[in-house]
Amino acid sequence: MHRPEIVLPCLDEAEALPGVLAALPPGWPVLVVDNGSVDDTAAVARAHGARVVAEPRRGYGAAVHTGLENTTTELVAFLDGDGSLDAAVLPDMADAVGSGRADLAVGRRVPEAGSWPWHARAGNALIAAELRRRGVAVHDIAPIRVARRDALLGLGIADRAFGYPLELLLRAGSAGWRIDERPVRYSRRGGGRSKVSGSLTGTARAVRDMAGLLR
Ligand SMILES: Nc1nc2c(ncn2[C@@H]2O[C@H](COP(=O)(O)OP(=O)(O)OP(=O)(O)O)[C@@H](O)[C@H]2O)c(=O)[nH]1
Ligand SMILES: [Mg+2]
Repeated sequence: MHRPEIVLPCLDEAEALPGVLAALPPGWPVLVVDNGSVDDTAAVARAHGARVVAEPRRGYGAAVHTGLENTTTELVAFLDGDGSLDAAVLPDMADAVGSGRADLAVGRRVPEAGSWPWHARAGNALIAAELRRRGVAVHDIAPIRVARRDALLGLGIADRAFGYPLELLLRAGSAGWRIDERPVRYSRRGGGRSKVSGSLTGTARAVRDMAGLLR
């Protein structure tokens, strides 16, 4: 059985975290990266058995990368700390990488009604089409993923904001990684406030970071 450490990047996710942690595969180690939260994210994470590291520099990429650096397992998994992604896919994803069938296992969001605003979905579709044009066979920007820790560190991803998942896929594609993409249920966040796709400014920031990488 392949048991990756699960990294959860968290900015003010105290409300969603209990449900997120309860839904993770039992017995897998969990690392919550507290990305400068002003709520009880760190205390709630600890109370529910997660290890916590702090990354005060804001940004999805900063949180995820600090999490990666602090993991201790051979395989690592990443998903949002807001309860939107169904963690039930993780064992099969870990198996795909652990068995050597793939270098990177990623999820492709299958949204429930009202979970994915049209502007975020449209932007995502454009970016995924551009990735496929460049030979990276994906239909989403890897919102949930599993890979080998050393291999991920070796990619040398530089973005520390919202371009991080896209840069990861571009670099994995250039390195010839075999990517296994499978559907993952996507629902409304489990509580707390939306920061990126739920707002037009958040979406604009994400598009700016990603467009910079595709130039
Ligand atoms: N927005 C944002 N999220 C961060 C940051 N650092 C860590 N995160 C976490 O990254 C994950 C994705 O952010 P979300 O706010 O869920 O972004 P989203 O999925 O586009 O939007 P909603 O689910 O609609 O809120 C969550 O677990 C956040 O807590 C940061 O600096 N900004
Ligand atoms: Mg979310």
